[in-house]
Amino acid sequence: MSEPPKILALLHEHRVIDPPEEFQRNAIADSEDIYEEAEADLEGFWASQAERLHWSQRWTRVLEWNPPWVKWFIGGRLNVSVNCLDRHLDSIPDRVAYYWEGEPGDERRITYRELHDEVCRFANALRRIGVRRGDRVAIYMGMIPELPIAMLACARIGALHSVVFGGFAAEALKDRINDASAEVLITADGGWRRGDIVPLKQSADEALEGSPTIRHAVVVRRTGQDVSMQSGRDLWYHELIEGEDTECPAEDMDSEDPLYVLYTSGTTGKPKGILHTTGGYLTGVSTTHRLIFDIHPETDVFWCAADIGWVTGHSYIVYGPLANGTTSIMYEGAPNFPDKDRLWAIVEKYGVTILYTAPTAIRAFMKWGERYPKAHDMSSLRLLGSVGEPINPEAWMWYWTHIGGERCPIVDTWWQTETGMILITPLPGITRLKPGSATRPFPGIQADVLDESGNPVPPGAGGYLVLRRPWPAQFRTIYGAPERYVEQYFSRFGPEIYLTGDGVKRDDDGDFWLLGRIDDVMNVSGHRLSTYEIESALVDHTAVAESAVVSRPDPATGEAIVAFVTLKADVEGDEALIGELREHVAKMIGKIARPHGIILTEDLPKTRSGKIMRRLLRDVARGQALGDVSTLANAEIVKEISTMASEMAEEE
Ligand code: 7RM
Repeated sequence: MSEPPKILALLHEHRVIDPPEEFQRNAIADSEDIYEEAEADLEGFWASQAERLHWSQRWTRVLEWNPPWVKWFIGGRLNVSVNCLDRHLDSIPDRVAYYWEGEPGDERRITYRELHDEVCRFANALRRIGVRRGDRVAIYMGMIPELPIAMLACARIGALHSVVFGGFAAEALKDRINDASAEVLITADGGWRRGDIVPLKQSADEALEGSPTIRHAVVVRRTGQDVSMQSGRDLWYHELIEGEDTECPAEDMDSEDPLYVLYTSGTTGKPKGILHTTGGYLTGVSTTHRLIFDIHPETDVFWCAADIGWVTGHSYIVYGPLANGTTSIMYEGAPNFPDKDRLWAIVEKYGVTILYTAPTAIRAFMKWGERYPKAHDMSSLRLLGSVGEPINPEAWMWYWTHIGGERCPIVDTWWQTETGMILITPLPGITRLKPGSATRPFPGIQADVLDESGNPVPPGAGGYLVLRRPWPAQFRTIYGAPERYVEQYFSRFGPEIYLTGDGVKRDDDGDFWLLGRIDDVMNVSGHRLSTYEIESALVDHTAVAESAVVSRPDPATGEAIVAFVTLKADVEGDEALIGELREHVAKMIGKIARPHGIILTEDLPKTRSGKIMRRLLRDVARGQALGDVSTLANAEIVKEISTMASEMAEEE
């Protein structure tokens, strides 16, 4: 078989933005030396970061690497909840850990002292109902303070938590509980989302019918609606913690003891339990949080607007920020409730200084229009972040202009559930920014671009993104499936090379441009094209808010490009505009990439964490029966799009 051609990287984006001088002056990471130091002595670099944490016993070796297996801070002992809470009690007991805001507008303000006390009470209660070190505890909740409290309580007593996103259905919850053989489930009566109640307890009850390992369900009262409580099994959180002590001895954990499992849906359906451990994980997330978000904990108000049900929330709402003594925002509900300016109202109200969100959200804000952010004073913001998908240059520029007021650096942070921590990213006081590029590997990270046979690809061309050596927060295995860990991540290019599954190109300066998942790459007339670059060319057009590109078989070209396009709020679509969009792509990246068909649609199918689901659109474009839709956030749109696609096929 002949070698498939390399991925063509066609989008050329040339804007560069230097770090604002004022930002540079006060930045924690303020010189290139940090890259050189980490390069010269990787173990020394990470050891000096680990020293910022509290260890009950120091490690004897920093790194042990038996590819593909890895251990960090061997022999070291620590407790994550002690590092996130107790360690701050002498110095900053009254600093706010979370400003929490419920969707209906209720508020809670929780200091480090209060968080510590609440975590201890719940940890004592969990011990009392028989949860022991090494046990698995499932958590299925909305964004309420009891969610991080439950996670930290587990960490305190050495139990592994498995947080299941509150937007998942009963079936998904059941599968995850069973895969981990969890013994306790922590949930809530319900949660608020866009003015409605999400019936969490009802879904939990359904899941528990098929989850024999669960002994107890602990239920937080959030919405106050009626729920059924099964006597003996179900316990109210507020009753359980009543009378519990606000001190709770923490388990002394080994650096390599597991901290949590977090499920991520693989391309093949069955969710994978990504296992993270203790010392390396906390070192990795606290270091990246501090340096990438330039955290000045005395003055910053940090807002990672993700859900804690995803890894972004684990690492950058809970563990990283708390380890660094940061004040964070936690918001329960939807960004467009009661109106489309909710986020900006929160930024203004709490004086948020750092905002970290996802391209899907930024494109929604773009679509809604700039009058929503304009209505608020957002001058407190000094740094912005992006995560979850490649950020199209146009969306980057919109974020920079309309949210950041052209003064806030944007850190486009590439990472995965598996990597635990951010790996490719600017350092905001140092790095020259390029809209659409995640720029460069974090100090000590060795990322590379390989072709099909494992040879490094020259600048300008696309290839497989791989990582060539270990980093402390990396996952250690797939829970209960070590052979899958080896097979999926460390077999293609050998056990020393971690395969990320993403496509990427490196430019002449060595900066990285992510091209989306390798599975999404198309083959048109023998050229391998990234769907993402064509999408970005479409989003570059002033009428377009968002787009998803897929291919379908074509007798002439092998595959033909089909683009699904969402227009901005005030734009009417017609045939003339469609023609214009096709030409716009041809002009920006070449005729080879000109979409064969363009379908205008109200919305695009997304995963529940906001990533565009091209797999489904591919089925639609090919007129095939739809695959698994269980992880879809907005199922109704696929039906609508299918109808339009089949009408288009008839016209042809
Ligand atoms: C943190 C998170 C991981 C996948 C990853 C990429 C994509 C994430 C970026 C990005 C381009 C980014 N974990 N991805 N961040 N692509 N630029 N800054 O999202 O496990 O849910 O997803 O997300 O494809 O492999 S995740």
